[in-house]
Amino acid sequence: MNRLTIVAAFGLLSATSSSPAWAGSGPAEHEHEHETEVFSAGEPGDEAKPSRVVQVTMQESDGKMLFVPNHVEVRKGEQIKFVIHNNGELDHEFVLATAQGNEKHAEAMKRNPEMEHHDPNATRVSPKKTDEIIWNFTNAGKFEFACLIPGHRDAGMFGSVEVK
Ligand SMILES: [Cu+2]
Repeated sequence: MNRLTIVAAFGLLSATSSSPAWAGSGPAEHEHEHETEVFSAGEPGDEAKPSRVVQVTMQESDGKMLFVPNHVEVRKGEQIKFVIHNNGELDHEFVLATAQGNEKHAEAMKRNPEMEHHDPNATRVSPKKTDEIIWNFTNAGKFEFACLIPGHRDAGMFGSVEVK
């Protein structure tokens, strides 16, 4: 290819592409797509707006690990403040997503156990500590909160959120 053909090919490419990379929207758009995938259960809440408080306890007992309660019902559009108490002896996480998303994510964490979560939809809580997640359930459907520390979800550490 001589220089002229390269320029012509490039020109054709840019004419057919709706979001040229040099406009700066490429990477940002990609990040945004990633976010909407991660935040399948709705969107981060706003502390300035009213929330319904749901207390969740994390604990271990008889070789099991669990959340109490392990089922929460929410109205679509409702903002929930999860107040998450770790009453166990180990670190635990609360990661809010779809069950499928959490399952995939848990598998990724088995390969990378050092991964920790402190995101709008996720937190890691040390033993005897409490943390909060404020979440706006803008999507109807079934979602899951789970602990993605390797082995914990398999040991029973997940709960469901039903948004109607
Ligand atoms: Cu855990």
